[in-house]
Amino acid sequence: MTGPAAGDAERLLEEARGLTDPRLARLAEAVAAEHGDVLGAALAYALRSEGKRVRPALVLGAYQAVGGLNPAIGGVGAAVEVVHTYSLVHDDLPCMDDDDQRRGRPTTHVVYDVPTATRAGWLLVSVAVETLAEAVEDLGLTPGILGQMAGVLLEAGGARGMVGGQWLDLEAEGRSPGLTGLRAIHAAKTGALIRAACGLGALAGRASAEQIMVLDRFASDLGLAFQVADDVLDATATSVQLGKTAGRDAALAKSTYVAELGVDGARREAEALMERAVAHLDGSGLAAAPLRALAHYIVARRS
Ligand code: GRG
Repeated sequence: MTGPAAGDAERLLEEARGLTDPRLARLAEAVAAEHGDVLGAALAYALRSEGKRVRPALVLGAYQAVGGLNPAIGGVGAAVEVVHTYSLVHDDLPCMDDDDQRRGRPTTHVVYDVPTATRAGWLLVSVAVETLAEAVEDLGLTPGILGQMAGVLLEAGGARGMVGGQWLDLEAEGRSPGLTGLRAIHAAKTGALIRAACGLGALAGRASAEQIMVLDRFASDLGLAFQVADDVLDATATSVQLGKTAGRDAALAKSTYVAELGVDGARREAEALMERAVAHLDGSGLAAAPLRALAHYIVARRS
């Protein structure tokens, strides 16, 4: 990625990592102590993995876009990252996408075992909710706002979000649901948590209904762009670049944008979705330059 936007995106990601990673490290220690033995170790292993932290950066970007200034927003980013971490642990299980590498390391079920990784994944859902509740208290927000935020986070993980999308994704293996079906899978499997990240940042910053709507439109298109870019990377990058097994989509006969449109067509679609996402921010009055830069990064990234 070239141009001034690259620096803005990297600054937002750096700031998000700075606010989120120490919290994730503390959570890893706490869960290891609470659950002990193998389960505690598996939970800590999952939490200690190093991702790009795009979702915490979206939380932070949306929060700052509506004028939020409190570093305790890092706790909201951590809550979203914990949900994302749980989804990766389960996604890699043999009954799902069956992968042995993630974020440059063996997957949780390979290091421990399938029952332990399955339990650890489910337990991370409650860790995420506890983390969110603490962050909301630190931010001085009301229980009413906590209720709204918990609803947004849990809905993104449920039947209309990750679980529903993953289910459709598994069912579509070896078939072609067409672009409309694929869009629905991607929007739920990946897009829902990206929308939740922006929505949580906005709610934490006490955004107006209008601001929430603009950020949700941005996030909806960006969430799809993110998964289309992921499809392209799976087909074009190496396992070392990705930190997981490249070419897995083709091996599993997954339904992807690359399968539907080819690599070049999928690249163009990711760009178009990203451009549509950032266009929602035009004239909104939001302080959204870092979010725009992050959107460009999301389709230009190499891992
Ligand atoms: C019970 C059916 C059922 C499902 C459980 C596992 C699951 C819920 C949902 C899968 C959601 C999932 C893993 C979607 C893929 C999202 C995606 C593109 C992940 C990669 O995100 P990056 O690139 O990864 O941000 P890092 O490692 O950088 O955080």
